[in-house]
Amino acid sequence: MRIDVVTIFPGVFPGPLGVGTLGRARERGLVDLAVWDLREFSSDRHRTVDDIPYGGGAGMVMAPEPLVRAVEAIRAARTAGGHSESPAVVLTTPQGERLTQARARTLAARPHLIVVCGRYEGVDERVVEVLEAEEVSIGDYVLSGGELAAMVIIEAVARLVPGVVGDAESVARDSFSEGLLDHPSYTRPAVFRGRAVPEVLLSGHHEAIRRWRAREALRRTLLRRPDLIDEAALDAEARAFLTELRNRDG
Ligand code: 9D3
Repeated sequence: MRIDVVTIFPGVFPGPLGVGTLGRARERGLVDLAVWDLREFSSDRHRTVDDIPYGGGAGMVMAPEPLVRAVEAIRAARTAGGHSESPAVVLTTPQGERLTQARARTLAARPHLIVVCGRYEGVDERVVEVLEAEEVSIGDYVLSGGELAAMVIIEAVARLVPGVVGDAESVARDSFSEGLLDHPSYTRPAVFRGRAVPEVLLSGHHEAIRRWRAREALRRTLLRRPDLIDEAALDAEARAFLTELRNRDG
């Protein structure tokens, strides 16, 4: 997969995208990440990429010309490089639909992504129209700009490219845990600062361990993320646990 990033802060990339799973994927050529400095596409000698908002108000707006020129230059470069399918253009903005695993999967199915990092108060609305950009937010909190959001999107998407995540990392999940929080995990020592590992995990009873984990995953999900319960595909055992947990008041 090819990923091009457009930003006024090219120096922050690859950052965390250069280490670990994704760092290796890039070394292996599975993910090709290129970073473009938006200011290179400005047409004035101050390399300006923003302007004051029509209608007045605080803050600056990202001007349309440099952004559209940058994306068009990337498209031209990629077409020349043999990419035939049109790239998906993602614009990071607080106004976007929230990133979900489902959206990450959809984006991962595309061979080429262009991620445009929003900055200032926002982007001239015509950029979205002209580039047919998908607007994506990473959640309901305020960041200073779209660069960290772009990294989050790229990491979530690139992990889904075939071969990026190895067998050791792709823990085979039983259907039970699909869409729920993980169960608690423990490693040695068996007692740490007076706190013992739950006995069942030391018992060697695989079926009892499986049931305990399933139950604990449900318990925490119910407590912390009840919204996930409604979406999760629960089997009969899970639904029975859930009834039990609810009747016990946690
Ligand atoms: C909606 C907030 N805006 C109200 C006037 C101000 C504003 C806050 C933060 C405008 C731009 C930004 C910069 N944030 C991003 O560019 C951004 C972002 C975020 O802040 N949170 C979650 N996801 C994203 S994606 C891009």
